[in-house]
Amino acid sequence: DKHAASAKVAPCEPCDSLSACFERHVSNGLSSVEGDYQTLFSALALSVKEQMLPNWQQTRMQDSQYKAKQVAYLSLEFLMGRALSNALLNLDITDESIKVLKPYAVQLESLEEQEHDAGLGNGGLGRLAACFLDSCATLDLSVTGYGIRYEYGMFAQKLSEGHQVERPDRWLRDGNPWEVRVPTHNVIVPFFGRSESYVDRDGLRQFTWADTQDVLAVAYDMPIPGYHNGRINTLRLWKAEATDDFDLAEFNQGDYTEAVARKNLAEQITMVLYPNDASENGKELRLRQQYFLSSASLQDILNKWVARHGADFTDFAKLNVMQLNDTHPSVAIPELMRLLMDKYGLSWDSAWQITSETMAYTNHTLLPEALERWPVRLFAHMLPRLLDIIYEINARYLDVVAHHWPGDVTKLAQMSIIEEGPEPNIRMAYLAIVASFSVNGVAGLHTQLLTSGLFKDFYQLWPEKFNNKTNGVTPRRWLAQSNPELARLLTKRLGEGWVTDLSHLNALNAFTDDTELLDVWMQVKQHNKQRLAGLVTQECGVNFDPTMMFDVQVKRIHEYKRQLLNILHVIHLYHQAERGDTKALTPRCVLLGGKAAPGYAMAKLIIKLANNVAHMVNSDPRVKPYLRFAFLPNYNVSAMEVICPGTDLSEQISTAGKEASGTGNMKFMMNGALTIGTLDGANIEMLEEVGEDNFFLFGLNASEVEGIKPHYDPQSFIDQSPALSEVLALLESGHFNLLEPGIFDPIIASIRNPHDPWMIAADFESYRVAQVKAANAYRDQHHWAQMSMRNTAASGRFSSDVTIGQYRDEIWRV
Ligand code: DL6
Repeated sequence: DKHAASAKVAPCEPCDSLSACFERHVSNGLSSVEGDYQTLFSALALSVKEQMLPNWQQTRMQDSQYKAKQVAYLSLEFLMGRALSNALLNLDITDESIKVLKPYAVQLESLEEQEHDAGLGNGGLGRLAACFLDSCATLDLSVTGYGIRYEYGMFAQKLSEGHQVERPDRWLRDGNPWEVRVPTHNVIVPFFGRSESYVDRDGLRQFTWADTQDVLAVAYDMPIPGYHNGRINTLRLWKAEATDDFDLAEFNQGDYTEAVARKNLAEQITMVLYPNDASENGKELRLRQQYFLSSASLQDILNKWVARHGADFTDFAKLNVMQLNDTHPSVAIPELMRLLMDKYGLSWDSAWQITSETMAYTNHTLLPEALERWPVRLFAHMLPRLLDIIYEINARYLDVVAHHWPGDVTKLAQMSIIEEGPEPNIRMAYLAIVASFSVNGVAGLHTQLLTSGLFKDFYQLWPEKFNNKTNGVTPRRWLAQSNPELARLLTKRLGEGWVTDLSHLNALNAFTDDTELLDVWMQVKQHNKQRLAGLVTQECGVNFDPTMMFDVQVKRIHEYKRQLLNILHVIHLYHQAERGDTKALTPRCVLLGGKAAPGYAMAKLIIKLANNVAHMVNSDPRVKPYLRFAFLPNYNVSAMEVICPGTDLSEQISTAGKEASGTGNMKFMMNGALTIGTLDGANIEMLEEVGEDNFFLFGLNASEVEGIKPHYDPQSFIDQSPALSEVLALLESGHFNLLEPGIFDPIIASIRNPHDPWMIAADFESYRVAQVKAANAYRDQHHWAQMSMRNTAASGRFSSDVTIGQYRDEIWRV
């Protein structure tokens, strides 16, 4: 098995040059390498990893001395994408690699394309974790990412007759050359069994967790190189395996088949990523994943501490911090309490002090359906000892609440970690707030809505805990690597400092009247559009013309993100072109892409609608000169690397108050796209930076959305918009589904529904007007180039280096 072979690479074999390593790995590979790009890719990746080994070891040694605080970033998702080009960039060995490949007559890009995306995440939350790791290493911070090594990452999306079909993503099938299996760090994670108490020799009540079913957590490390600074941080991913003891006991009872079946059960834990991005998963296996990650990571952190300091935890909180990426790993809170008390014998008070000074929680959503709650019953069965601890945390915390709001029993029920009812639940967000010293939202508006809405009571109780950290994206991957031509141009004009200090891009503002530069700027965009057009032809069979405006919306498919609004606008343009009303039309190519959660019927129907509309648009010769429309299947990190440099107009059109931040919006802006968007998430801050003249703003704001809600009347908006009336009439006529009558009825009904939370009808007209402005603006290419440049210039604030700098100074205090 190739994978096992790759994992067993001897560390730090003496090998002085990339070229020598490469030769060795090539000769270790298949007998004939000619044309075997996969073997050549593995050989190069293994060689690059070997180049990192000495510094990787050095970084670990240095960090293990605990001279600075250590940060653990706990996340169920790390959406890493490919690693090769990023590693070459950060290690500054791209040119050397090209040289090494010369004798093999193979292009570096061809090998880069061999790499499977590490799709260990759903979308924004997972990709943010990946950007953060890059920034932490680049800022020379001792940060370890802890996650799960899913065998199957985010599903591959195929289309069949316009419907989404999910296919398993076996990303490890050709091995993962980057990982190193480190069995020396194995730990055991207990499940099920019973919580028992007893009185010890000193008369103190103690607890044990008895008759557990244990699972082995095996560490696989991936290197995270900083940019040109020699630091190599670690992403430690856990794989679940059956323990030997466990097998032995079963074997001794002579029950061979049962033992093997149990082994599979253990290994199921890390088998597959749950593909829901905005609704809770609620499945028992998901809780098992969460606890498995949390327990393994904490044991690892505590083992490291004990190896250095012995079982003296006095300074632990001064030298450790754990950032919880949403509530998914929040079971780490009772687990840290358990380990400190049951394993290391600390008192409740000491354990609580350490836990509550170590944990920090980031919230990523306001959508109620995404807020995690676990049935008490499930905890009692799977994690009985942790349930004891959660009850005790809750009892002590409710005393604080009672003290703050004397006599207010409603408040107690509202704020309790345990939600009472026929099926009592544990509210994980409340647990996370109670036990964390920091709670942050991910954009200004989001944090404001958290403190004034969802977490209002907690904000009143502990205002000092709450803070905002607006998201960011790494300029290494999202500019230097994915847009090399623009990167070269920027370096030529501004020097190379922008790569690690993106505020340097501000200096572009001095050149917005430099015609020569503006021309080159647009040439670069043109080349990137050609590259994107190539991708669209290859994946969708639709011909995108790079002289037309490229209008793009790529992200998970969700009603709140309003891909439907975009499709309705496409129908409107189609209708204009089809009836010859083309005078005011600016030719444009519209691209839509994204995955729907497999159980989310409405999102899947929106994909189907997009594909049916695309079919009509692209097959009508009258429409072709003005409009092309494609749905790109299997949108992922690698696709975005081609998409964002080639985009003119970026669609960030969520219902105000629903998108916590967005990060795709920032990638497009950095690459010189203009945004058409609502006052939502980080759009607001982007608008602040670039100014209204360089942004196509539309729609209700968050408080208007809330204000209209009680008496929302979609029909009145439809009546006021002839364009929307026509679009709906066309949809209702069955024009896009002649052979599939009625299939889009649920979509039509949702637009007409007075309880439509996404307010499609309310925002359509103002969206259309903003689209007209964008289309007219695009006709003046000189002015468009200026606006594009201003967007790149203003994007400096959205580097994840800035965000991580704030986490470092204001939360982690490293
Ligand atoms: O913070 C990263 C990212 C934001 O940019 C998006 O706006 C937000 O929707 C996303 N949240 C999730 C929800 N997951 N949970 N819970 O992915 O986070």
